[in-house]
Amino acid sequence: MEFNDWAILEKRVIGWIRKAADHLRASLSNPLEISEKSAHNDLVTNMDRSIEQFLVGKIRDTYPEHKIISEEGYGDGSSDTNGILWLLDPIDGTLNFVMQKRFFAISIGVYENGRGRAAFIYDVMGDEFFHCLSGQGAYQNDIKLSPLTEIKIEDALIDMSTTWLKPNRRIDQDIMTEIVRKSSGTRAYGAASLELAYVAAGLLDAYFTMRLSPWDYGAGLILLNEVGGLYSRADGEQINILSRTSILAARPGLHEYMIQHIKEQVAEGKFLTEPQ
Ligand code: 2AM
Ligand code: CA
Ligand code: CA
Ligand code: CA
Repeated sequence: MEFNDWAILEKRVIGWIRKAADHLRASLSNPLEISEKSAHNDLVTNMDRSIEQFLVGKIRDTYPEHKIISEEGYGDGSSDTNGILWLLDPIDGTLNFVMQKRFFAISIGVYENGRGRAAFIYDVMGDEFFHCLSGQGAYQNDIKLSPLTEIKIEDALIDMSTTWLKPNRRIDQDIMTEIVRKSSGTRAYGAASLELAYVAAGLLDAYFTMRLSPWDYGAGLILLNEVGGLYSRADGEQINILSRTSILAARPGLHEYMIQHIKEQVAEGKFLTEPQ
């Protein structure tokens, strides 16, 4: 059966996310149960799990035939893009949630046969909702976002984590030096979904990261696509929405410029490795 109730889905999801966010805000005064995942700065809390369980429950009750890929394991862990697939991150920016109690988001992207159809990114403490249904315009709260225009690198504000400026196995420390030097400035907010939404909203001009998972970027890429933002892996290759990947997202023009720069650096012998 063809799915065609996207407007109803949007209304429902916005309601679920607002309810989850109320719960999250109310929890801030309670003690958190925190555990480490892959590293000391890769955390999960009881709230990541409880928000994911709540949202997965709502999606399953309402759309039992849909599939869900979510960070904390309550989804289906699907391995194909057939049908309708939800990419869900209950708290994007867990380190911010734990340490700053701000700048974290709930992120949901909905794909149909691999095509982005609906995106929801909610900044819980900032009370800012980025959302879209593909083909119907993207919104920051009630304000419709404009198509992204080109700018020069000298005027660009670029978001990139600088943790990989330390020696690491994924990217040569020096690949982005010239870009950083030429740019207007850099930022690193630590919540990928919001960083992608900020590029879509024209608040940042580019976002560069070496390792994200489908739930981190699923919604953000749909939002970007809606406003003419460009995105690819760091080496310029297309992103497979089921994989861990590097991402370079930017305004048109700037995206080509940065990819060209990276390719030249690699041609000169600097290394760049996709995550496994
Ligand atoms: P998370 O908070 O949902 O884990 C900065 O850390 C950004 O990268 C966040 O959006 C974070 O999402 C994401 N991220 C992806 N993989 C990560 C990892 N292994 N450790 C920490 N953050 C990760
Ligand atoms: Ca995490
Ligand atoms: Ca995330
Ligand atoms: Ca998360």
